[in-house]
Amino acid sequence: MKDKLEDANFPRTADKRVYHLGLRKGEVANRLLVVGDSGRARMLAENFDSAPFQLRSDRGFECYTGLYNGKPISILAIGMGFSAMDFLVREARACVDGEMVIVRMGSCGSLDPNIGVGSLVTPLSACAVTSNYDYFTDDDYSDQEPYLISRPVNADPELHSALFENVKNAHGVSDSDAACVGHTVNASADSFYSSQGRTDPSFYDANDTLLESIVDKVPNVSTLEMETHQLYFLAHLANKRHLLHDSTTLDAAPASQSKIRAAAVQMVFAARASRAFISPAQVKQLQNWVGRACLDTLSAFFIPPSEVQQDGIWN
Ligand code: R1P
Ligand code: URA
Repeated sequence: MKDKLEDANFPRTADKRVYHLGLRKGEVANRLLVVGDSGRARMLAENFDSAPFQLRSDRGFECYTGLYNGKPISILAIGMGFSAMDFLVREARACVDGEMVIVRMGSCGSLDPNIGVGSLVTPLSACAVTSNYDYFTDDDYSDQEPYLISRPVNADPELHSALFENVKNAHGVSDSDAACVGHTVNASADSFYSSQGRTDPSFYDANDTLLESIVDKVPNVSTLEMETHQLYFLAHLANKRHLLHDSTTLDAAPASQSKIRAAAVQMVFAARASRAFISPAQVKQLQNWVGRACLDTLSAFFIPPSEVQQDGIWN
């Protein structure tokens, strides 16, 4: 992004590209499939009806927009972590008019010995697990917990059901005997290591009993990864803004009054109890058919016609 930027509150280039994704209106569809890994995005983009529009930003975000079953969909590779998901949802929102439907497809670790490597989980809700920074830096906080666990926030119920059904049906025709679960809670952590209970002699992480404590405190928790809570949380904030947009308590006119519907499917790469980790061959096979189940869900999901953006590079 070499161009001059305008407006420090929400920076864009003179030709209206958002600062980190490098995209502008017309390049992003209302339906989004979000992944972490750029190879996964490239592979999924092979399912488009014809060659898609592609853009890689200076910050490493990759976007493929094309038609799948005749419907415009954007596949985005964002990298990892809460802040990557924050950039994606906020900046893509600024590039799209109308309702947005966002599915995240990612990998995760399993906390449940019955949900082994190769299993699929479509979490109904997600909580955040973050370092309690003051615990580590200030002795006055040493009687607190070293990690903070938020209350769960929900997926969009209709999108969640549609995604779960599609994954379950596709799973039924695969030859995997791994589990396919749709009713559990995800814990999204601010680190792959400390806040996911991975111990490391190089750091004072105080996380020896963290996994047990997550399982104790979060009923029905089954997976650990790093983005789903931020996605569900931002969809919640957008929908709250949508509901309140007439209220005089809001200080500014909303940039967008449209809803965001979000859901996620997670492929179990790591079984934390047994320490098993998935093989590259299994990953390739799994993400192929799970990816198609996500694209099927997005293309078939109803968006009110008045909300769907008509003009884009897909026309
Ligand atoms: C860590 O290896 C990464 O894998 C998971 C985590 O959320 C984290 O981003 O998701 P992805 O497979 O989508 O990257
Ligand atoms: N992604 C994570 O964040 N954690 C795991 O254990 C596996 C994938």
